[in-house]
Amino acid sequence: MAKYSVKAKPFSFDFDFKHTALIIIDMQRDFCYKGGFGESLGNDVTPTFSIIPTVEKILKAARKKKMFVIHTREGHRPDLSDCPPAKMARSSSIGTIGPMGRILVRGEYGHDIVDELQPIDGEPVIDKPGKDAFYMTDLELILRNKDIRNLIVCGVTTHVCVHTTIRAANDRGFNCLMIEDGTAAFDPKDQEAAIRMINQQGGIFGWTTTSKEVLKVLK
Ligand code: TIU
Repeated sequence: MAKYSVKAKPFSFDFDFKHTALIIIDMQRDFCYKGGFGESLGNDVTPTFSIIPTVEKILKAARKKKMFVIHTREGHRPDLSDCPPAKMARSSSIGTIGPMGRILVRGEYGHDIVDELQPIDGEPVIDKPGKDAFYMTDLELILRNKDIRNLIVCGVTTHVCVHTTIRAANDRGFNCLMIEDGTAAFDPKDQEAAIRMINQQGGIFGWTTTSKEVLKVLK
């Protein structure tokens, strides 16, 4: 089987397309646009909005290679019965009405994925109540059924849902390659630290690289 190699930190990431998926974490309007959940927490959404074209390039290249693509969205049922009171206590905008509908609520305009990255047929969308895409979802079942062993990871935010999901994937035995400029945190300090926390200690949680290096291999 063809083996591909991406220049990465702490060392090259080797994979084949059959056992590798692109996972795009929470590229929702709620995190990328003004008036959504991200901004309600006191953040400037410029960094999350800015990566949309980069993630789009990766997505298009992955589709061309027929790589398995999976999308996630953080959010809750309209009655908020799946939102832990402890989460609500520290994210009290959840369920309130904003310019894109009720914040972080499934079915609302703000909860959905940005236009440029909308899923197509054959690309599952994982709706998750938490930061970890494995928690209370069928993500692991889907990945095992497809015999996926490696995950190329994009999305937002790097230090929250991307990190939590990579840590959870790592414990389940998946090799994770995070695309540094295909992910974003609201604060560059968090972005820098989050990248270092993945690839330090010999790749304690996985690998990191740039979109340029991934696109070289996907083209
Ligand atoms: N607050 C923040 O940085 N992120 C989240 O709450 N969720 C995700 O990262 N998707």
